[in-house]
Amino acid sequence: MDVRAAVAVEAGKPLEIHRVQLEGPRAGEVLVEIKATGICHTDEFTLSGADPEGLFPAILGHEGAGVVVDVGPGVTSLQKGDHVIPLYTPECRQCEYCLNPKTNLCQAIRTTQGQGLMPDGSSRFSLNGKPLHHYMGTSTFANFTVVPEIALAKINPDAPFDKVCYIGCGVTTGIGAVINTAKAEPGCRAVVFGLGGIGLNVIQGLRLIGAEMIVGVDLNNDKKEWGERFGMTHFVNPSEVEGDLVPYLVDLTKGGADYSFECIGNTKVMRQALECAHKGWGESIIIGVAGAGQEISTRPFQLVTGRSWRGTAFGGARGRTDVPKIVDWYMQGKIEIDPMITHTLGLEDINKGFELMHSGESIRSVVVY
Ligand code: NAD
Ligand code: AHE
Ligand code: ZN
Repeated sequence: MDVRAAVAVEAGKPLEIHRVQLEGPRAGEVLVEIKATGICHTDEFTLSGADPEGLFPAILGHEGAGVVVDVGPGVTSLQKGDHVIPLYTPECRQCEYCLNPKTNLCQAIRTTQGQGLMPDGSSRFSLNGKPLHHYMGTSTFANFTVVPEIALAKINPDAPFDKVCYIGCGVTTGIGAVINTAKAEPGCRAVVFGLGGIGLNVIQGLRLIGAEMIVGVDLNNDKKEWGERFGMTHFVNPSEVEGDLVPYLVDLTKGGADYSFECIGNTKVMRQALECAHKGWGESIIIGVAGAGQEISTRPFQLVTGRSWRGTAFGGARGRTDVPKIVDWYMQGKIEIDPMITHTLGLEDINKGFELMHSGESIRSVVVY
């Protein structure tokens, strides 16, 4: 079938809107009509050329929601008409990783996913007879996509696509980092670096668990109001701090953060996030994704004296199990999404969504098909 897609033709170039060809689902695969997709900083990271796994030409997008249109042979858990969120972290419930409660990183299809291919090693997308790469197993910048059954969460059919698509990455990553990865306790003190689409959801997660102090750090002063809207108690703009940021934050948190979260992808900030964690027990969680060739560093003494450096992908969530629950939390009013979706665009304006991200004007832009 012909579908409408935004194609990443080359690193650093705007996406191009094309009619591309999509083959139907093969065994274990599902054809999904994507109704809406968010634009995450990770899409920008890959489009920029900084992603060592970045492949071109490709159909990016990993924060979608839609409806099952067709299923391939052997698909048992989904049927036509089901509402779904595609998962860039699948949940096969069988691999060594799924069977280990310490991780959410199902590895059943990770190799082919990283190669921009479906699990059988081929692509379903093509343009003028030439294959296009899939992206993160989801490729939601197309109004139809093919996704493995194990990478789809079935959700409440009453949930609005243009809001819950954000649960496909940003919401789950931020809230999950607090609940699943940090397992932060009520009364804790936390510092969140970067108050964008991810950081604000970390803040909302910290509010949810009853953190006592939530410090937000961002270079953009407009983010103060945004952070406060979701539970931030203190705002720090590093460019306005006299002297070093780390001792300032240690002082503000009365000895250091119980938990700190890096939600930018800046390796220098990752170091600051670790070093503002409390001596003896502070944990720093890396969420931001850093470009090819970049490395983190600190004095080992920081770890010797009891700080831990950790990381999280998709907020430690097991998508088929946890995503439907997070959709329900939204439907019950337990978490907020609507105010964070600052811009809704048509596919033809998708590049505007990337510009709004660069200028710091948007929290989340959502493309509605
Ligand atoms: P975003 O662009 O919406 O937000 C980034 C924020 O960081 C902005 O508010 C910006 O002003 C601020 N910022 C930039 N440089 C700063 C600095 N030096 N000090 C303080 N603040 C600074 O991005 P996002 O969509 O929230 O994504 C954030 C990061 O998380 C990206 O690296 C993205 O790739 C990554 N990410 C990771 C996961 C995961 O599973 N680990 C999931 C989603 C996104
Ligand atoms: N391909 C990059 C790493 C990108 C990355 O870490 N992605 C996160 C999700 S970001 C969502 O916005 C992730 O899930 N990582 C685990 C995994 O298996 O990819 C690189 O550096 O190579
Ligand atoms: Zn993302």
